[in-house]
Amino acid sequence: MKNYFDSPRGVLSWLITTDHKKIAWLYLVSITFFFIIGAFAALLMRIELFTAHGNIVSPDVYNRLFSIHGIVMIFFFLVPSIPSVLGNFLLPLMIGAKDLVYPRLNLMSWYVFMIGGLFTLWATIDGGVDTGWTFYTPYSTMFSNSHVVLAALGVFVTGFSSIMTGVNFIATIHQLRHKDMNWFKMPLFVWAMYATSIIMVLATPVLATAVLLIGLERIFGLGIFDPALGGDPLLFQHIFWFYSHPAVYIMILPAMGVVSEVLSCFSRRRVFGYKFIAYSSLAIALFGFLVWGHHMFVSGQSTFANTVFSFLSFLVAVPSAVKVFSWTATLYRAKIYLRTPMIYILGFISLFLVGGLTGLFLASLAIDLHVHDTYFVVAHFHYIMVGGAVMGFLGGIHFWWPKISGKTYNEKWGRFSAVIIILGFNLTFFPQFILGYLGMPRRYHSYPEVYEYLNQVSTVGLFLLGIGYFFPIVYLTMSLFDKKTVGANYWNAAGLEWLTESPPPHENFHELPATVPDVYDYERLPDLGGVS
Ligand code: HEM
Ligand SMILES: [Cu+2]
Repeated sequence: MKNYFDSPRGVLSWLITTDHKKIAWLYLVSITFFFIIGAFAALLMRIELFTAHGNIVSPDVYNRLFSIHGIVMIFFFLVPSIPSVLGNFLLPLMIGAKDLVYPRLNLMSWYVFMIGGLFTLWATIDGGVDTGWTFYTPYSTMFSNSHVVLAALGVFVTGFSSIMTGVNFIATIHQLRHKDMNWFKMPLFVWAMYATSIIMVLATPVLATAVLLIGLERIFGLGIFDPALGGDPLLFQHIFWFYSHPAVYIMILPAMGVVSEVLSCFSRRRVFGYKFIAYSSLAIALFGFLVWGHHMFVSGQSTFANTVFSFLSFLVAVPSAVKVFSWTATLYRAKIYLRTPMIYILGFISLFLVGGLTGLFLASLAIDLHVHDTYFVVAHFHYIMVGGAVMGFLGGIHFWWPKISGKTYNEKWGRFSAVIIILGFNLTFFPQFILGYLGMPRRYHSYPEVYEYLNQVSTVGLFLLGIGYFFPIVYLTMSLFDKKTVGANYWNAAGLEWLTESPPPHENFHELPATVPDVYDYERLPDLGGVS
């Protein structure tokens, strides 16, 4: 039987494909490319920070490096990662559909993504941008002598790709679910995609507005943000964070969806509190819009506003905590299989816990006053975004790799890399909490010597982390050339996607069961398959 790789074949078949599975591959290759660029910028930054006195790059180049790093990692790697790769591949399979509702829109969103991405990349490398990924005014509108307008334009264009994907997912979930799959039979990963898509559709236009206004103000001197012309620079921060806080959930919610799937498979248990996990995704999507002001505690915002935003920030942590409690309850007294995907997922839970709890520190007014714009904040968001979202992505890729490629990887290498990544990650970012607490500000290319030791630990950690990331890229790519293929259900898992062969045929299923199985009913299934 022909699988999707073979029908049809050839380079052109990839560039004009409307098969969601091939489009997922286009995204996988593209975001890996962007990730490598972003990682390279990070390596250069950490090499610079190895010693207290800047001597590798000039301050100006350093500013451009962290801007490239932030812009590329956020907009061109992390935001699209799980939705565009795993979401694209799995969503139709998980709900028993042939494809997304709008397959051509799906392809178009990849082209828009690439156009925006390559354009921004060109702008950030050829001359560069020094505003950081946040494009704060008045610096970005009045003082920066860098390619602000071009980079902002690229981000603006890419936003449309995000919106198209969100619309496509929402419509697909509403219209193409298997007749027997009601909302509460949906896998939690699909719930997570649904909540994420709502944020993508509602929040992305706000970001587009923010960067568009930056461009207009720079070119035409509109005076929206310039007080001399009656504008308000803080207005930019309000608009920007109104997107960018919800956007952190575009990065983390999909990973939470992966966690629920992998966790129940590798503990052979029904996920505890299915409905709580499903609803908490929606709660996060909605509350996420109410907390943007916690990025502006020290901006001169009124004390009343600060207090309200602080309170709301604590509130938005509740649904995340609900999920962590449910996962913990799932693991309680379960037989746990520590295969590669599960190691990543347990990594996610522990690192996200550190990231989330330190988020509560930052949401507390008095503590934020002390650690605002220090390395404490850098550590916090990396625990969420790298420790959380990237771990979820890697866990998901390893879990569904047999389905996606029809091949399997070497389990020993898999486990080894996962452990290296977790160690390297903590070595890199944990010292940054201490650095921030001690007062080292972020975004500086040199610093007082007292901070040198911890910075060196962090730089060494990043090399370890880099090595850890390198392995999966290599062994997963190599596995594609293996002769040996795997069966339909490598892990004896319960989801619909495991009923069709690996890799799936062009339109996913030859036949579907009349009734959808309970996708978490692990009691009726044989033990975990795969390698032992
Ligand atoms: C548990 C819920 C969370 C809370 C209460 C929280 C709170 C905060 C606060 C108050 C700040 C501002 C700190 C400052 O500027 O001094 C902050 C910064 C940040 N957070 Fe979180 N956060 C949470 C979850 C997340 C998640 C899920 C992500 C990402 C996926 C994330 C990513 C970021 C980023 C990127 C920044 C830095 C923004 C900058 O460049 O200044 N946070 N967080
Ligand atoms: Cu926020």
